[in-house]
Amino acid sequence: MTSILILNGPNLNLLGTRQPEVYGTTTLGDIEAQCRAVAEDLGVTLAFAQSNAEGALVNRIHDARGTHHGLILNAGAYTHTSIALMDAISSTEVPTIELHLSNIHAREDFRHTSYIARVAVGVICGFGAHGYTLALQAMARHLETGA
Ligand code: CA2
Repeated sequence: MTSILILNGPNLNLLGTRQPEVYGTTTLGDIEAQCRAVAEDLGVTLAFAQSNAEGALVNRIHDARGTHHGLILNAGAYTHTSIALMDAISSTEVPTIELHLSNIHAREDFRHTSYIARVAVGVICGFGAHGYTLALQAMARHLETGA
């Protein structure tokens, strides 16, 4: 069965507890539950993880090779800084969707740069928590049809 990993980076464990005006009131646990329901409908296996540590995220991406068919990555602030995450995605060759809750292009200039976008099949941002299930549907379709 098709397996998709949703990986979350630094501070996303705080979702729903602080800065609701920027990131909403939905917790990461709520998002995981929504994604599990959609994954079941799509008939795909879902793994869902979060880490605040760049190296741990790199290791999860390495481990995705041969385990997961697709990766959905909200790398948080590492999006804008991490060549290590970019290289990890390139090396695993697992199709990756870059995901953000907020529209990073409507925010501060430093959020307009993404190292992940260079190696992603596509980017979803600005739709809040709903972006996670959008990304799951997009990845399932991409893996099935190549679109
Ligand atoms: O919009 C997104 O999903 C981001 O990846 C979120 C990152 C930010 O650095 C990126 O530029 C865009 C920040 C995640 C911080 O999450 C928090 C959640 C609640 C309270 C505080 C931080």
